[in-house]
Amino acid sequence: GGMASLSRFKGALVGAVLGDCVGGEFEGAEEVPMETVLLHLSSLEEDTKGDGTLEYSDDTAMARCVVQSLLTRAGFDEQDMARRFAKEYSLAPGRGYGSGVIQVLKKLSSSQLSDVYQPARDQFNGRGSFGNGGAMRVAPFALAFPDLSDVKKYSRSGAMLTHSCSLGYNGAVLQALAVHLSLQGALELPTQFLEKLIAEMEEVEDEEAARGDARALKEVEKPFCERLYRMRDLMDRSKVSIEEVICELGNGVAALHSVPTAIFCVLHCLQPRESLPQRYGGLERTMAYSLALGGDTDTIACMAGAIAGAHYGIEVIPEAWMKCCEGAKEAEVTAQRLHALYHQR
Ligand code: 8NA
Ligand code: MG
Ligand code: MG
Repeated sequence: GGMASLSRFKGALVGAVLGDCVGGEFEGAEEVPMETVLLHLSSLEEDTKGDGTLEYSDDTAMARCVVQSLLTRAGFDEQDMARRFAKEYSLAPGRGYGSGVIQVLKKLSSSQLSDVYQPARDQFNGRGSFGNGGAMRVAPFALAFPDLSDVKKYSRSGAMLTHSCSLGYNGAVLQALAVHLSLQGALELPTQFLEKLIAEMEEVEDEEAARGDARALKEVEKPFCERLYRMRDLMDRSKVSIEEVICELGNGVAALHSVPTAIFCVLHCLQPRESLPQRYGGLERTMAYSLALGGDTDTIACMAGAIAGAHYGIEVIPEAWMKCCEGAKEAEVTAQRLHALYHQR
């Protein structure tokens, strides 16, 4: 489809749900042989897999709240979004939330709360969370705001409802930027796509808060930029092993160790790869590759799925995958409403 077409919107939202549902199988596994990943993916084609048998986790549960809030309020409303997160958690606490964020979600349900950002600030002795929970649910922001500066501003605020450390919310900004650019067709030119991300993140990470957090955590200056530079080097190499990717970019629950990884998965799988079946299209390659990295597989596949889905569009998504994954059909429907909101701005 063309730039910001309905197909790309559906692809982004559905791609995220598929990554979460399909990736849940291996979450936390240290190593996942590609053979095992391919068996899991081909099992989705079996008739025994009923409708929605693969359940979504916190990633999709929170993204649904973001979507509903953006649509209902026709924009970003922090009070409304916080209420939806709290309500969703109280109704379904068993979706696999991070161990720290649960405290924030409980505090957000309190009616006496005057500042919805305060519970997040109290996390981890006042340092705030650097987990990938802000990034895993951020794609809808890129689908609601056509303007790049709005995407940056609101994705950051939306993440800060649970993640007040810049290494958490800036991961969400980076993921939102990747979805935004992919929606515009920017992955047709992967080198320029990465250069644009670097240029934006150089500015984002130049802020004093970001510099301070990086120092306090003994990270390099502008840690997300550093990962993007490493990614550029990895892309220039003719062969890259899974081990090298894990070592250079990570596969953990920190945003810094998973958002750049998800972006790399998409870039790496734009072309056919020896380790992946010939019959696979780009989206299937991206999914399989994300799972094979192990670690936080549901979240890495969810983020990679959103970026890849925005690039390839809904048409390439296998019908069997749609059928197996809880929430996939719903995402296809709500994507239409986000598309309308985006184009009315
Ligand atoms: P979070 O805010 O609880 O952060 C996740 C984890 O990161 C925390 O539990 C801590 O271990 C660690 N952490 C974050 N900030 C700090 C800090 N400042 N100091 C020390 N440790 C810190 O929750 P979240 O929403 O960011 O988490 C999202 C992830 O958790 C997603 O992957 C989601 O799917 C879920 N999850 C992941 C796994 C897994 O094994 N990968 C398992 C269950 C749930
Ligand atoms: Mg999850
Ligand atoms: Mg996860």
